[in-house]
Amino acid sequence: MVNVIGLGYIGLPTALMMASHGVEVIGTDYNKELVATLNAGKTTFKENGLDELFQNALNAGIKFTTEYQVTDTYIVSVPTPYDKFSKKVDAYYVVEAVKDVMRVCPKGATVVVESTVSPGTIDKYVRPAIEENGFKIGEDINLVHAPERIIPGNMVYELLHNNRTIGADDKAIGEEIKTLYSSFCQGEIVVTDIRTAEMTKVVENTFRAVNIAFANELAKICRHDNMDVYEIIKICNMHPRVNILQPGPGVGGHCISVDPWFLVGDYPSLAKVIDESMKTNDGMPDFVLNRIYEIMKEKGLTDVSRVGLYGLTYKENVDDMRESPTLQLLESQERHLAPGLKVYDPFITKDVVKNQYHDLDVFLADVDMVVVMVKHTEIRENVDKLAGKVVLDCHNIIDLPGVYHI
Ligand code: SAJ
Repeated sequence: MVNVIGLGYIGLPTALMMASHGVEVIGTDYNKELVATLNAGKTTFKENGLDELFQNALNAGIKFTTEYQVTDTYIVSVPTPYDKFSKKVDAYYVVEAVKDVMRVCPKGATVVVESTVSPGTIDKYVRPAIEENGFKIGEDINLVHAPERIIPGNMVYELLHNNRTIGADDKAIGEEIKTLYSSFCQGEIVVTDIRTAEMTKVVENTFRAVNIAFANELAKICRHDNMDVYEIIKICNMHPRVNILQPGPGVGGHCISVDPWFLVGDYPSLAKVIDESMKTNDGMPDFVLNRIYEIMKEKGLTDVSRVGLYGLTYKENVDDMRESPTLQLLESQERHLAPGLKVYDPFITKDVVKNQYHDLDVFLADVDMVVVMVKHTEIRENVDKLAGKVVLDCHNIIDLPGVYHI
């Protein structure tokens, strides 16, 4: 039996996927409300294919509880926040979860850490948490790091098809855990050591962050001399060895906007390109804000409260607002003492910011200028409703005459 600890964005789909593929799974989370919701037959966030997977897992007998189980395999998938000032990972939740596992687990159990951690975290924090309980790693407890790689918006598909990395002290244990993940994973599973597994996860997200920063920097250069960055990227990408990503209003989410900072925090004198890239991405919401003021001036618009931001989530078709560029822009606007922008997102049904709308038509009726911050499918399907508005399209998806870009 597998006890999945932490039923959030990664733990829940992973638990459901295993249960749907014949593994006996119990999911544990300290959040009573979350566990009650799952036990009432409801999922806790929106994700393509999640509801169907949830149903399959329920039919297969998955259980949810706040209690840690006595079993031979634990998968720890709890958040790893980072400290904005030190740029270091905060391993508190992982360490606490592992300590809780130690209180109940039998000798010989395997603890798999799925949470993303900065390279070295397992040695520095997780091993001591196990050893201080009197367990000897490798003899009493087996330790594995199996970082997740699934992308919000396509998690279910990617859980099934992505290649995976398993880092283990002991190769035989690594192979055992590989067999467990092979119950559902159709991708290739590489077994390596723990330190390498930690590093690969952070490097993957850093690669994407640096490449997005390159696209964002190109957007700024092109804006400076009034060139079409999208046309330039399109043509460059026709070269067989060039593949530039897309500029945007900023980089959000809890992964790409966070993980690369671990490398900057740990190697400040070495991670120069990464540091600059992160600063470039973090500066994009301010760049968009300046663009808004610039366009308002050009169009003779003076009332900021007639400007609307479309999208609050960190990217399209998810309901996750962590590190969202729109929230960063709003914060920045408040700092500039010009509050008043209107906001709407079809995925955010609760009121989370000032001047928030819950209906696209009502929102559009109240604004003269629309800033497309997130490329939700909804706005792609309602482009005609933007006709007659001043539009700043931060993703190059709105095909209307006179649309502005970043
Ligand atoms: N973005 C751009 N331009 C692009 C692509 C993305 O500005 O060309 C922005 C998005 O709008 C968003 C942010 O970047 O704000 C991040 O979005 P994303 O879709 O690139 O990635 P995440 O954060 O949703 O998921 C990433 C994935 N990592 C990689 O692709 C290397 C995923 O596979 C990881 O599992 C996930 O991080 C994670 O949990 O670490």
